[in-house]
Amino acid sequence: MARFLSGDRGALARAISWAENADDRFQAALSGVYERVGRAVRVGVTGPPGAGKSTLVNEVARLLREMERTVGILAVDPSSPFTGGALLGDRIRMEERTLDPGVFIRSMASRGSHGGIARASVDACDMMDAWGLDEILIETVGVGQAEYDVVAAADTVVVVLCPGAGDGIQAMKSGLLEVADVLVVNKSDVSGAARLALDLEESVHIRATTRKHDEEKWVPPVVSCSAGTASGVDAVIEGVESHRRFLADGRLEGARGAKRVEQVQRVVTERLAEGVWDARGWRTEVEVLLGSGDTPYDVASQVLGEILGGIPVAGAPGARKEAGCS
Ligand SMILES: Nc1nc2c(ncn2[C@@H]2O[C@H](COP(=O)(O)OP(=O)(O)OP(=O)(O)O)[C@@H](O)[C@H]2O)c(=O)[nH]1
Ligand SMILES: [Mg+2]
Repeated sequence: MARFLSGDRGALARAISWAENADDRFQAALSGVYERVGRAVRVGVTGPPGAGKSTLVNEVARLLREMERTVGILAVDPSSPFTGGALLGDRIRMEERTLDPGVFIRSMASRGSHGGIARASVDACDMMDAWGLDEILIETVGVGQAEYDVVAAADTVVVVLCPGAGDGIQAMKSGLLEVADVLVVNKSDVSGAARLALDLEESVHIRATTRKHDEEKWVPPVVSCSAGTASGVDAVIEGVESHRRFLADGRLEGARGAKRVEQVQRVVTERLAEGVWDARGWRTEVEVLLGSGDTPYDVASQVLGEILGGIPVAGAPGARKEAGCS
């Protein structure tokens, strides 16, 4: 860890690879630097394909560098089984940034069958945080649950939309608005951008006025910009900073605490699946039980009973009895 702590980029990259591959060495690596975790600001950037997320991340990083903040960029592609062309493209596009020693860029794609990409993303952010980067930008395409889990690990979530391709309506349907702390209408140079911004303002307003009065909740600002022409990007940063000020009022600690609990849950689930389920080779046993006419639920209860050894399992009256036999 000495190299990591002295600012060695290779050491950071290696630690992130351990996280990505669920390598046993990650646990000790994180322990060694954990007291340094918590200083970085984490911003998730999501939105439909082609909305301009990478272009915006690149521009935001450039402005943050002008403000003398160091920047980590994590490009996560949860759905792709390959380290696909898009991420490679992003890398090349961000080349200008990669020459800057104050910027660290990393791509991650989920591989293997267990997913774990949300867990690995948090791990990567923790490592970049401990390494000393001030701001961490996490880009992922907003499509499904896995993607939400990735950006939800951030303190502030920026949803990037652009005119065309179903735009606002699509976003509302897919639940993107629910996760947004800042709504960005990118490509303001393209026609339809002003209309989209108005539509979004309206939905945000309706949402804010229909919810319960006792909740003092954040109302996401709608910010227009054109990342492609580097105009209005400072307003995006201002939107993120206003959310940060809202969080600073004691809310950040609570939100981060809840996310730590979720991370523990992910690690437990992953290790149960890999270490206990896969390693033991339950398949034959399960086949025998199923062959005797038990339902999949009954068999699952028996397996869980054995794994958890005496811990009560939902719907498993016989499970504890089974546990004694293992
Ligand atoms: N006209 C216009 N085009 C833009 C703007 N920002 C980005 N683009 C273009 O939109 C296309 C997609 O941009 P990306 O930044 O790759 O979008 P993305 O959301 O990261 O795309 P994926 O990662 O593939 O989902 C590129 O051709 C950009 O040049 C903008 O402000 N105006
Ligand atoms: Mg991109």
